[in-house]
Amino acid sequence: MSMKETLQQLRESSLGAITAAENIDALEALRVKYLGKKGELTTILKQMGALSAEDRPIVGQLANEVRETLTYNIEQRRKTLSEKLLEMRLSSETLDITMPGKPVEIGKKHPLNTVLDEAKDIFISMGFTIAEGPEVELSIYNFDKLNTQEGHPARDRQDTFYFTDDDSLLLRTQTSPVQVRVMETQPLPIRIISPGRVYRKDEVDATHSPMFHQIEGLVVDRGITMGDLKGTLNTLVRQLYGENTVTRFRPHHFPFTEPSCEVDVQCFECGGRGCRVCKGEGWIELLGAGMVHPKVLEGCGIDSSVYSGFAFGIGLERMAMRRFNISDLRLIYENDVRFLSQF
Ligand code: 2U9
Repeated sequence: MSMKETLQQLRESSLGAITAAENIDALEALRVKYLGKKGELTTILKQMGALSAEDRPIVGQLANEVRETLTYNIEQRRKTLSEKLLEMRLSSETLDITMPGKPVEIGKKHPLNTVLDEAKDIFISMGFTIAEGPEVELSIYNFDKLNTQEGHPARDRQDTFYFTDDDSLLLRTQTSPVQVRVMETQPLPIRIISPGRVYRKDEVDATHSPMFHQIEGLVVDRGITMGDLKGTLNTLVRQLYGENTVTRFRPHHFPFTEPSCEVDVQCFECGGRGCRVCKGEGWIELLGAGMVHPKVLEGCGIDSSVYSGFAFGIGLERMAMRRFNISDLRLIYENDVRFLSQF
Protein backbone atom coordinates (compact mmCIF):
# COMPACT_ATOMS: atom_id res chain seq x y z
CA MET A 1 0.00 0.00 0.00
CA SER A 2 1.35 3.42 -0.91
CA MET A 3 1.92 6.05 1.77
CA LYS A 4 -0.93 8.08 0.31
CA GLU A 5 -3.29 5.14 0.71
CA THR A 6 -2.03 4.47 4.26
CA LEU A 7 -2.81 8.09 5.18
CA GLN A 8 -6.28 7.93 3.62
CA GLN A 9 -7.01 4.72 5.47
CA LEU A 10 -5.79 6.25 8.74
CA ARG A 11 -8.17 9.14 8.18
CA GLU A 12 -11.18 6.86 7.56
CA SER A 13 -10.59 4.49 10.47
CA SER A 14 -9.64 7.19 13.00
CA LEU A 15 -12.68 9.37 12.24
CA GLY A 16 -14.95 6.40 12.96
CA ALA A 17 -13.13 5.64 16.22
CA ILE A 18 -13.29 9.29 17.34
CA THR A 19 -17.04 9.49 16.76
CA ALA A 20 -17.47 6.23 18.69
CA ALA A 21 -15.38 7.36 21.73
CA GLU A 22 -17.67 7.11 24.76
CA ASN A 23 -15.81 9.35 27.17
CA ILE A 24 -12.99 11.88 27.53
CA ASP A 25 -10.47 9.23 28.64
CA ALA A 26 -11.14 7.05 25.62
CA LEU A 27 -10.84 10.10 23.38
CA GLU A 28 -7.51 11.06 24.91
CA ALA A 29 -6.25 7.52 24.34
CA LEU A 30 -7.18 7.90 20.64
CA ARG A 31 -5.39 11.25 20.39
CA VAL A 32 -2.22 9.62 21.73
CA LYS A 33 -2.73 6.60 19.41
CA TYR A 34 -2.98 8.75 16.27
CA LEU A 35 -1.24 12.06 16.95
CA GLY A 36 1.09 11.26 19.89
CA LYS A 37 4.90 11.19 19.61
CA LYS A 38 4.81 7.48 18.92
CA GLY A 39 1.41 7.69 17.22
CA GLU A 40 0.41 6.30 13.86
CA LEU A 41 0.62 9.59 11.94
CA THR A 42 4.07 10.37 13.31
CA THR A 43 5.27 6.88 12.36
CA ILE A 44 4.05 7.41 8.79
CA LEU A 45 5.71 10.83 8.58
CA LYS A 46 9.02 9.36 9.71
CA GLN A 47 9.02 7.22 6.58
CA MET A 48 8.69 10.21 4.22
CA GLY A 49 12.47 10.27 3.61
CA ALA A 50 12.01 7.23 1.40
CA LEU A 51 9.71 9.12 -0.99
CA SER A 52 10.77 10.63 -4.28
CA ALA A 53 11.26 14.40 -4.40
CA GLU A 54 8.15 14.55 -6.59
CA ASP A 55 5.84 12.67 -4.16
CA ARG A 56 7.17 14.20 -0.93
CA PRO A 57 5.29 17.57 -1.09
CA ILE A 58 2.05 15.86 -2.16
CA VAL A 59 2.20 13.28 0.64
CA GLY A 60 3.40 16.02 3.06
CA GLN A 61 0.34 18.15 2.25
CA LEU A 62 -1.99 15.16 2.67
CA ALA A 63 -0.36 14.30 6.02
CA ASN A 64 -0.98 17.88 7.24
CA GLU A 65 -4.62 17.71 6.13
CA VAL A 66 -5.07 14.40 7.98
CA ARG A 67 -3.52 15.92 11.16
CA GLU A 68 -5.80 18.97 10.97
CA THR A 69 -8.88 16.84 10.33
CA LEU A 70 -8.07 14.54 13.24
CA THR A 71 -7.26 17.44 15.60
CA TYR A 72 -10.48 19.22 14.65
CA ASN A 73 -12.64 16.10 15.07
CA ILE A 74 -11.05 15.18 18.42
CA GLU A 75 -11.73 18.72 19.68
CA GLN A 76 -15.35 18.63 18.49
CA ARG A 77 -15.89 15.24 20.12
CA ARG A 78 -14.31 16.52 23.35
CA LYS A 79 -16.77 19.42 23.42
CA THR A 80 -19.73 17.11 22.81
CA LEU A 81 -18.61 14.70 25.55
CA SER A 82 -17.98 17.56 28.04
CA GLU A 83 -21.43 18.96 27.43
CA LYS A 84 -22.98 15.52 27.90
CA LEU A 85 -21.05 15.03 31.14
CA LEU A 86 -22.18 18.41 32.45
CA GLU A 87 -25.79 17.63 31.56
CA MET A 88 -25.58 14.30 33.37
CA ARG A 89 -24.11 15.92 36.50
CA LEU A 90 -26.68 18.72 36.43
CA SER A 91 -29.53 16.27 36.38
CA SER A 92 -28.07 13.79 38.90
CA GLU A 93 -26.65 16.29 41.42
CA THR A 94 -29.68 18.51 41.91
CA LEU A 95 -30.13 20.09 45.34
CA ASP A 96 -33.52 20.29 46.99
CA ILE A 97 -33.24 23.73 48.48
CA THR A 98 -36.69 23.37 50.06
CA MET A 99 -35.44 20.60 52.41
CA PRO A 100 -35.23 21.71 56.06
CA GLY A 101 -31.62 22.34 57.19
CA LYS A 102 -29.83 20.79 60.16
CA PRO A 103 -30.27 23.13 63.12
CA VAL A 104 -27.01 24.60 64.46
CA GLU A 105 -26.95 24.89 68.25
CA ILE A 106 -25.92 28.40 69.13
CA GLY A 107 -23.94 28.82 72.34
CA LYS A 108 -24.39 31.52 74.95
CA LYS A 109 -22.07 33.85 76.76
CA HIS A 110 -20.68 32.16 79.89
CA PRO A 111 -21.99 33.82 83.10
CA LEU A 112 -18.40 34.68 84.08
CA ASN A 113 -17.95 36.56 80.82
CA THR A 114 -21.30 38.33 81.27
CA VAL A 115 -20.24 39.83 84.62
CA LEU A 116 -16.70 40.47 83.34
CA ASP A 117 -18.00 42.36 80.30
CA GLU A 118 -20.40 44.40 82.46
CA ALA A 119 -17.61 45.34 84.86
CA LYS A 120 -15.27 46.20 81.97
CA ASP A 121 -17.93 48.49 80.43
CA ILE A 122 -18.43 50.29 83.74
CA PHE A 123 -14.70 50.86 84.27
CA ILE A 124 -14.09 51.86 80.66
CA SER A 125 -16.87 54.46 81.02
CA MET A 126 -14.88 55.87 83.97
CA GLY A 127 -11.73 56.18 81.83
CA PHE A 128 -9.96 52.96 82.82
CA THR A 129 -8.05 50.83 80.32
CA ILE A 130 -7.52 47.07 80.47
CA ALA A 131 -4.08 45.65 81.31
CA GLU A 132 -2.98 42.04 81.01
CA GLY A 133 0.09 40.10 82.11
CA PRO A 134 1.58 36.60 82.50
CA GLU A 135 -0.08 33.88 84.60
CA VAL A 136 3.35 32.33 85.23
CA GLU A 137 5.02 35.00 87.35
CA LEU A 138 8.17 35.79 89.25
CA SER A 139 7.74 35.68 93.04
CA ILE A 140 9.30 39.15 93.14
CA TYR A 141 6.36 40.54 91.14
CA ASN A 142 3.69 38.44 92.85
CA PHE A 143 4.92 39.08 96.43
CA ASP A 144 8.07 41.16 97.13
CA LYS A 145 7.08 44.21 95.10
CA LEU A 146 3.65 44.03 96.76
CA ASN A 147 5.17 44.44 100.22
CA THR A 148 4.72 40.74 100.98
CA GLN A 149 8.19 39.68 102.08
CA GLU A 150 9.60 36.18 102.60
CA GLY A 151 8.03 34.54 105.64
CA HIS A 152 4.63 36.15 105.04
CA PRO A 153 1.88 33.49 105.38
CA ALA A 154 0.51 34.32 101.89
CA ARG A 155 3.77 32.89 100.44
CA ASP A 156 3.26 29.50 102.09
CA ARG A 157 4.04 26.50 99.86
CA GLN A 158 0.74 25.04 101.00
CA ASP A 159 -1.14 27.91 99.38
CA THR A 160 0.88 28.76 96.28
CA PHE A 161 1.84 26.73 93.17
CA TYR A 162 5.62 27.15 92.85
CA PHE A 163 7.58 25.84 89.85
CA THR A 164 11.07 25.91 91.34
CA ASP A 165 12.74 24.69 94.57
CA ASP A 166 13.85 28.22 95.37
CA ASP A 167 10.22 29.42 95.08
CA SER A 168 11.21 32.11 92.56
CA LEU A 169 8.64 31.20 89.88
CA LEU A 170 4.94 30.56 90.48
CA LEU A 171 1.39 30.68 89.16
CA ARG A 172 0.22 34.16 90.12
CA THR A 173 -2.02 34.20 93.20
CA GLN A 174 -3.48 37.59 92.28
CA THR A 175 -3.43 39.85 89.21
CA SER A 176 -1.58 42.58 91.18
CA PRO A 177 1.78 41.81 89.46
CA VAL A 178 0.19 43.16 86.26
CA GLN A 179 -0.26 46.51 88.00
CA VAL A 180 3.34 46.44 89.23
CA ARG A 181 4.54 45.87 85.67
CA VAL A 182 2.39 48.78 84.44
CA MET A 183 3.69 51.10 87.18
CA GLU A 184 7.27 50.20 86.26
CA THR A 185 6.88 50.81 82.54
CA GLN A 186 4.07 53.23 81.81
CA PRO A 187 3.87 56.98 82.34
CA LEU A 188 1.68 58.45 85.08
CA PRO A 189 -1.21 58.91 85.61
CA ILE A 190 -2.37 55.28 85.63
CA ARG A 191 -5.99 54.14 85.56
CA ILE A 192 -6.22 50.41 84.79
CA ILE A 193 -8.12 47.25 85.57
CA SER A 194 -6.45 43.84 85.27
CA PRO A 195 -8.89 40.97 84.90
CA GLY A 196 -7.61 37.41 84.69
CA ARG A 197 -7.01 33.94 86.09
CA VAL A 198 -5.28 33.42 89.42
CA TYR A 199 -4.21 30.24 91.22
CA ARG A 200 -4.21 29.12 94.84
CA LYS A 201 -3.72 25.64 96.35
CA ASP A 202 -7.33 25.23 97.50
CA GLU A 203 -9.31 21.98 97.59
CA VAL A 204 -12.33 22.07 95.29
CA ASP A 205 -15.65 22.60 97.05
CA ALA A 206 -18.81 24.69 96.60
CA THR A 207 -16.93 27.94 97.25
CA HIS A 208 -13.27 27.12 96.42
CA SER A 209 -11.30 26.30 93.29
CA PRO A 210 -7.51 26.18 92.71
CA MET A 211 -8.09 28.48 89.73
CA PHE A 212 -10.41 31.47 89.81
CA HIS A 213 -10.72 34.95 88.34
CA GLN A 214 -10.16 38.42 89.66
CA ILE A 215 -10.62 41.93 88.51
CA GLU A 216 -8.15 44.21 90.16
CA GLY A 217 -7.95 47.94 89.64
CA LEU A 218 -5.32 50.63 90.15
CA VAL A 219 -5.35 54.42 89.96
CA VAL A 220 -2.17 56.43 90.53
CA ASP A 221 -1.96 60.21 90.14
CA ARG A 222 -1.18 63.35 92.10
CA GLY A 223 -3.67 63.94 94.92
CA ILE A 224 -5.57 60.63 94.80
CA THR A 225 -7.43 60.06 98.09
CA MET A 226 -9.72 57.57 99.79
CA GLY A 227 -12.54 59.80 98.48
CA ASP A 228 -11.63 58.80 94.89
CA LEU A 229 -11.61 55.15 95.95
CA LYS A 230 -15.07 55.44 97.53
CA GLY A 231 -16.50 57.40 94.59
CA THR A 232 -15.18 54.89 92.03
CA LEU A 233 -16.36 51.81 93.92
CA ASN A 234 -19.76 53.36 94.73
CA THR A 235 -20.19 54.10 91.01
CA LEU A 236 -19.38 50.46 90.20
CA VAL A 237 -21.75 49.08 92.82
CA ARG A 238 -24.63 51.38 91.85
CA GLN A 239 -24.31 50.48 88.18
CA LEU A 240 -24.23 46.78 89.08
CA TYR A 241 -26.93 46.64 91.74
CA GLY A 242 -28.99 49.80 91.27
CA GLU A 243 -28.82 53.52 92.01
CA ASN A 244 -29.98 53.20 95.64
CA THR A 245 -27.52 50.50 96.72
CA VAL A 246 -26.01 51.25 100.13
CA THR A 247 -22.32 50.47 100.73
CA ARG A 248 -20.21 50.07 103.87
CA PHE A 249 -16.42 50.51 103.99
CA ARG A 250 -14.94 48.41 106.84
CA PRO A 251 -11.29 48.67 107.99
CA HIS A 252 -9.17 45.69 107.00
CA HIS A 253 -5.55 44.76 106.38
CA PHE A 254 -3.67 43.95 103.16
CA PRO A 255 0.12 44.14 102.90
CA PHE A 256 -0.03 46.14 99.64
CA THR A 257 -2.50 48.83 100.74
CA GLU A 258 -2.55 51.21 103.72
CA PRO A 259 -5.15 52.00 104.88
CA SER A 260 -7.12 48.98 103.62
CA CYS A 261 -10.81 48.23 103.68
CA GLU A 262 -13.43 45.72 102.68
CA VAL A 263 -16.55 46.93 100.93
CA ASP A 264 -19.99 45.47 101.70
CA VAL A 265 -23.34 46.18 100.06
CA GLN A 266 -26.52 46.25 102.08
CA CYS A 267 -28.42 43.04 101.33
CA PHE A 268 -30.59 43.64 98.25
CA GLU A 269 -32.88 40.78 99.32
CA CYS A 270 -33.90 41.95 102.83
CA GLY A 271 -32.75 45.58 102.79
CA GLY A 272 -30.42 44.95 105.75
CA ARG A 273 -32.80 43.24 108.19
CA GLY A 274 -31.03 39.88 107.79
CA CYS A 275 -32.12 36.92 105.70
CA ARG A 276 -30.94 33.68 104.08
CA VAL A 277 -29.09 35.49 101.27
CA CYS A 278 -26.94 37.61 103.66
CA LYS A 279 -26.86 34.84 106.28
CA GLY A 280 -28.55 37.11 108.81
CA GLU A 281 -25.84 39.77 108.50
CA GLY A 282 -27.77 42.40 106.58
CA TRP A 283 -24.59 43.02 104.52
CA ILE A 284 -22.87 41.14 101.71
CA GLU A 285 -19.07 41.30 101.33
CA LEU A 286 -18.15 42.50 97.86
CA LEU A 287 -14.48 43.39 97.46
CA GLY A 288 -11.26 44.52 99.08
CA ALA A 289 -9.49 47.83 98.49
CA GLY A 290 -7.15 50.44 99.89
CA MET A 291 -4.63 53.19 99.26
CA VAL A 292 -1.54 51.78 97.55
CA HIS A 293 1.19 51.32 100.19
CA PRO A 294 3.94 53.95 99.78
CA LYS A 295 6.52 51.13 99.80
CA VAL A 296 4.80 49.59 96.74
CA LEU A 297 4.87 52.91 94.89
CA GLU A 298 8.52 53.55 95.77
CA GLY A 299 9.47 49.99 94.75
CA CYS A 300 8.14 50.77 91.27
CA GLY A 301 10.10 54.03 91.09
CA ILE A 302 7.14 56.33 91.89
CA ASP A 303 7.73 59.21 94.31
CA SER A 304 5.18 58.63 97.08
CA SER A 305 5.54 62.19 98.35
CA VAL A 306 4.11 63.45 95.05
CA TYR A 307 1.89 60.60 93.88
CA SER A 308 -0.70 58.46 95.63
CA GLY A 309 -3.09 55.79 94.44
CA PHE A 310 -5.84 53.39 95.29
CA ALA A 311 -6.31 49.74 94.38
CA PHE A 312 -9.04 47.15 94.69
CA GLY A 313 -9.66 43.46 94.04
CA ILE A 314 -12.90 41.65 93.22
CA GLY A 315 -13.50 37.92 92.89
CA LEU A 316 -15.30 37.40 89.58
CA GLU A 317 -16.87 34.03 90.46
CA ARG A 318 -18.49 35.46 93.58
CA MET A 319 -19.93 38.28 91.49
CA ALA A 320 -21.36 35.82 88.96
CA MET A 321 -22.73 33.51 91.67
CA ARG A 322 -24.53 36.41 93.34
CA ARG A 323 -25.79 37.86 90.09
CA PHE A 324 -27.19 34.59 88.72
CA ASN A 325 -28.05 32.93 92.04
CA ILE A 326 -25.57 30.07 91.46
CA SER A 327 -25.16 27.97 94.61
CA ASP A 328 -22.09 25.90 93.71
CA LEU A 329 -18.84 27.26 92.24
CA ARG A 330 -18.11 23.96 90.47
CA LEU A 331 -21.04 24.51 88.09
CA ILE A 332 -19.19 27.53 86.65
CA TYR A 333 -16.30 25.36 85.43
CA GLU A 334 -18.08 22.16 84.39
CA ASN A 335 -19.47 23.64 81.17
CA ASP A 336 -22.57 21.46 81.29
CA VAL A 337 -24.78 22.81 78.50
CA ARG A 338 -27.88 22.23 80.65
CA PHE A 339 -26.42 24.63 83.21
CA LEU A 340 -25.01 27.18 80.76
CA SER A 341 -28.17 27.42 78.64
CA GLN A 342 -30.07 28.84 81.63
CA PHE A 343 -28.34 32.22 81.45
C1 2U9 B 1 -0.96 47.02 93.46
C2 2U9 B 1 -1.22 47.54 94.70
C3 2U9 B 1 -2.34 47.12 95.39
C4 2U9 B 1 -5.20 44.94 95.05
C5 2U9 B 1 -6.19 44.61 96.10
C6 2U9 B 1 -7.66 43.46 97.29
C7 2U9 B 1 -7.58 44.60 98.03
C8 2U9 B 1 -8.52 42.31 97.64
C9 2U9 B 1 -9.30 40.12 97.01
C10 2U9 B 1 -10.69 40.27 96.65
C11 2U9 B 1 -11.30 38.91 96.55
C12 2U9 B 1 -8.77 39.03 96.19
O1 2U9 B 1 -10.30 37.76 94.55
S1 2U9 B 1 -10.07 37.94 95.91
O2 2U9 B 1 -9.82 36.80 96.68
N1 2U9 B 1 -8.51 41.29 96.78
O3 2U9 B 1 -9.20 42.31 98.63
N2 2U9 B 1 -6.86 43.48 96.20
S2 2U9 B 1 -6.55 45.65 97.32
O4 2U9 B 1 -4.29 45.83 95.54
C13 2U9 B 1 -3.19 46.20 94.82
C14 2U9 B 1 -2.93 45.70 93.60
C15 2U9 B 1 -1.81 46.11 92.89
C16 2U9 B 1 0.25 47.43 92.70
